[in-house]
Amino acid sequence: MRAPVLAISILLGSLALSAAADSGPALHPHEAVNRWGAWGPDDERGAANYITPETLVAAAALIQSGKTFSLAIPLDETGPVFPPRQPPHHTMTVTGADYLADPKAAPFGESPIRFADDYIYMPLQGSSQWDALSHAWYGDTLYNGVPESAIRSSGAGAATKLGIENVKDSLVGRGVLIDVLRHKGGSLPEGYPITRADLEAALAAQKTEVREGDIVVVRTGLVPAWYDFTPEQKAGFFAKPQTGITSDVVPWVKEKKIAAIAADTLALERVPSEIAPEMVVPLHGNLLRDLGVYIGEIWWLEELAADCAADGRYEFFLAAQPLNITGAVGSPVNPIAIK
Ligand code: UVW
Repeated sequence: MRAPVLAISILLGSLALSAAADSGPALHPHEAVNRWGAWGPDDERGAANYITPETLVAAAALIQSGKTFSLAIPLDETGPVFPPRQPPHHTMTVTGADYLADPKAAPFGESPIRFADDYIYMPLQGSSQWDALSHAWYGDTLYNGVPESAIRSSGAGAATKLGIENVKDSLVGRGVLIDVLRHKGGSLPEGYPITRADLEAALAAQKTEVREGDIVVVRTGLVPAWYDFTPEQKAGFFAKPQTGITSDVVPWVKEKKIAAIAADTLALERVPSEIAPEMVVPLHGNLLRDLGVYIGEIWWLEELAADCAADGRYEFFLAAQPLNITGAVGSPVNPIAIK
């Protein structure tokens, strides 16, 4: 992983310099895009509050054919991971070989039932994932004014506030696929910046509207492309621009009262950012910190997209609840779209 880390450092460093020289658009100021206090001063669920019993009952009516689609990549070492994170490492602790060697030395060796066991060591953002509201901030405060001192290395979980467990029973409901890739003819230029106009045009073409409490999923084709790369292309990937949403999508997300937004990309937003490349992923600040909107990344949308194109229905029930990990700032997820 050293080469990609180095490459992205060089890329971001040089872009930070060019940004400093350029007085282009800036991060949306907190005053312009925030909803702190909307659900009280102690709220830790953010835009998940838009998902209500009423929106869930309505979303259940979208289950019509019973077809299901997993929106997760395989959780193994082959998927893309944003540097300096490492890919998941899966290891076996008890296997058939242990019983072959010496059944009595294996766990419960006297038992006629034999066992295999395994562990996984991974960054919680190292596969198809959610970012918790505790994952990114700017200044010294997180969503709803939570001080950064609440994110600790030990104690009752690392994120003592805004951990992913706050939505262990949420991030399910109406899902909407916005197939930007298909709308743009099946390919996007490298690093294509996806604007609000792009999302609205794709939605209009799909005859789909976004509603309060929706989980919006944007298809770009970036994650599928990774799997077709040569080793050399993978090594150079992080030195190149990555397609993603641009800053004008942030007010749209606020206006539409979207609960969460996910994509088949590594960062959701365009990297490097057009507004503040030195912040690496500045829109994470607006979305997670200011608006309390959950961010999903590294999702797999291919089979779902094919089905949506076939039947013209881009809305579905989406069950994408995170793992109930105490104090985690993110969670792997295997989202299931049901049509
Ligand atoms: C990046 O770090 C780019 O994305 P995230 O932390 O949201 O996975």
